[in-house]
Amino acid sequence: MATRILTGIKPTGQLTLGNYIGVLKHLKEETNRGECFYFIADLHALTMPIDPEVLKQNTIDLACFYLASGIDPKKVTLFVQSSVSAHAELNAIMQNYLYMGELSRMTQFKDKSSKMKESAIGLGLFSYPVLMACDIVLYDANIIPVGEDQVQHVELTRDLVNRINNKYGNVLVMPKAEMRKVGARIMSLSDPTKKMSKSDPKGDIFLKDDLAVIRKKIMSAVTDSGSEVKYDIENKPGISNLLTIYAALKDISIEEAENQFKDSRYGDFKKAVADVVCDELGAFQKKYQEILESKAYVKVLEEGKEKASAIANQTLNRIKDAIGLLKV
Ligand code: AQP
Repeated sequence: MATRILTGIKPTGQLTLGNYIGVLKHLKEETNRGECFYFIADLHALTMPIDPEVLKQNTIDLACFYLASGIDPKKVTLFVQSSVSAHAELNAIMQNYLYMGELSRMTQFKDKSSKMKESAIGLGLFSYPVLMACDIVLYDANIIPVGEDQVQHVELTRDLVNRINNKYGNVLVMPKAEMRKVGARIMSLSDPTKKMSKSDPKGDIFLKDDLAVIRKKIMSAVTDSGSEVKYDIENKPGISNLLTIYAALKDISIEEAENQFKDSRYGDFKKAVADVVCDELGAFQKKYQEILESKAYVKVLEEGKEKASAIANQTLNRIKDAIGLLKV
């Protein structure tokens, strides 16, 4: 069976170094493995309150960031989720096949809703994994590269696929979550026990940050007692996070990174991390700016919408037929 890879990012805020290391950095090499579908998950962004102008601007930014990752737009399908109506339509169908109990066990829902008043929690936040499952199955995607926190949602999609296929025959393709060996969870620089997250900006490095600001953030990142540069999540979460960032950007293992700094002091180590982050993001920011100014993303998204819709509608029709929705 053909390899189909699907990746989505929510335009909920300014992208972080976590999004870069977890996803963006790998998009180009993925195109050598199979057919790639990359999308801007704007419907998912509505699950938390967001200003319309900010959402529009974030969507454009994200399109530019996708392209700045170096992907060849002819080799991938890059699209905006809400521009392909099959996502919303399949969501209306699939919400009948995932259940309250399993959705309420999702860690992301528990985390996000625990910080909100019950009267402010939208149904969409609760049913987020239903729409995510639809995003995946619509493209018969079998490989889903994700950060650690999204693995649970892909597992739920697998349960859904089993459920549908057992009931209606082999209608859906089974997806598999794929996690990076290094960098699946970049942590906040100010609290390295918390994920670096765009909706919780404390301790984030933003991809659009000025390089001097990035350097300053890294130099003042929370570190741990002691002086040895060593990977030890429990006792040295700050240093471990910086080692992960360094190793992920240099494409080396954590052990190799540890080895490089075994005789270094924290200050020298941080400077080396700042250098590698600024080198990488400096080049990335230049490409982003060019794409933003040339508006090259407009045509790519229009073509992406057509390509994605054609495939998604085929799958949708296959599912409708299997479950007994009459085509008229
Ligand atoms: N800190 C991170 N380390 C590694 N990977 C990360 N990802 C996000 N943060 C990190 C991965 O980026 C992809 C897109 O994420 P998303 O925007 O769809 O949602 P998210 O996982 O919820 O990311 P955020 O930044 O935390 O967004 P908000 O704050 O809006 O919820 C995913 O594959 C994710 O794992």
